[in-house]
Amino acid sequence: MIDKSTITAANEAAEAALRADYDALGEHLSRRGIDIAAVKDKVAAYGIAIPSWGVGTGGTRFARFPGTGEPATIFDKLDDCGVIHQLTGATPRVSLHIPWDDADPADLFAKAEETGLAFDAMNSNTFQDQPGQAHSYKFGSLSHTDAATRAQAVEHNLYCIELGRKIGSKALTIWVGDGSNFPGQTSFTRQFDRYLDSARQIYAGLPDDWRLFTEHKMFEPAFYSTVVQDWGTNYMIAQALGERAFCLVDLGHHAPNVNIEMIVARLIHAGKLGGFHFNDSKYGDDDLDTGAIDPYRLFLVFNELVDAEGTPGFDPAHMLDQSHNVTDPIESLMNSAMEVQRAYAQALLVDRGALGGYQDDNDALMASETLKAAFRTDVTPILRMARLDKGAAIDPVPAYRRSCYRATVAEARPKADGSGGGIV
Ligand SMILES: [Mn+2]
Repeated sequence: MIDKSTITAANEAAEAALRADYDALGEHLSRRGIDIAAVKDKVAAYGIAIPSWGVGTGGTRFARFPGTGEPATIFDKLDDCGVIHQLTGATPRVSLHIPWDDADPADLFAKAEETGLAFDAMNSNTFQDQPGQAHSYKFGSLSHTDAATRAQAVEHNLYCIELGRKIGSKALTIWVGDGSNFPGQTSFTRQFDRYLDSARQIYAGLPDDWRLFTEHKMFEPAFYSTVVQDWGTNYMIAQALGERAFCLVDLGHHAPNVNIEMIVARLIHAGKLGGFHFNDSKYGDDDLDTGAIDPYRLFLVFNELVDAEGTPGFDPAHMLDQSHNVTDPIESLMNSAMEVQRAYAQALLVDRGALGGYQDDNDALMASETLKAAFRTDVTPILRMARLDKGAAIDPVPAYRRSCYRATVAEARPKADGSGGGIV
């Protein structure tokens, strides 16, 4: 963790300017009928999960260029996640990927306590083979043509649940690479039947107070078809499995220009929105930092979420899921968590009464301007004040750089191997 005095010194230097900015914004918002303290409290209470795999450099199918001081074990990863939460106060939970993060549950629990973190959804991995594994996932896992391979993949998911129970997790996210690379390679119908049959067996092993998440992805690692290719199939799965099965929306898993905020609204309407994997995308990737490309889209997603706040049973899980190739992952994850908070704060500023009126009057221009007025408001002082209040850093990235955390851990951690592709 970072020495508290580093954060305190940086905050003391920035506090007076922040208070002036916050008061000015408070006056401005008050003229719009908005209580800045109420917005700040909601932002302060907001938390997003960090994926354990996000703190390492990702890489592409071309190559991976590891940074210095990369985490080598899950315990290193939890240290890095602890630093992210210490500086931002916005990331209280970590999502584990098994078997990458497999360890003694007592040790995981102890490390989480030490770093001030809790565990979010468990993520299974049946998209790559592990040493000593009896059956290969080269041609699929839960939907494989071979029953023994499917059984092995189901068993792995049940193991993830078992480990998750011991460390306080309450959800399982199923990860598959199943699909096809050639037209005719697989029967869409029979493959989906096999997937559903396997998923039902996993669902049967789900504890009563757990949720099961499935995620749609139109391509990759399979490039012609994937077994859960879009939100329609994802919704069919959640419907088929039962009331504790929900759909995850990964912002990057859509074709360019798809209206993701509308998909979110539809899933909310159906009571099947399980949560999010936040990232950003320019073409068809799911790897760029959240808010880096299209912050307005992120805001529009949060506009739907704020609109649905208070709906009974509405409790989507929020997690970042992105791959860092050219930045320090800790800096990217801090920035991304803050971008998500920013979109949430902006969505809280939407004048919903006025918006509803413009919608009823078919005043398209003013309805759009009502959203834009919220989006254009610079909420930075609100986010900074929320961090100062909880002892986090007013400006996390400069404080992190001043701490020399990366250089310090690099002395203790083994140098990472840069060969081969990475997590894509
Ligand atoms: Mn994802």
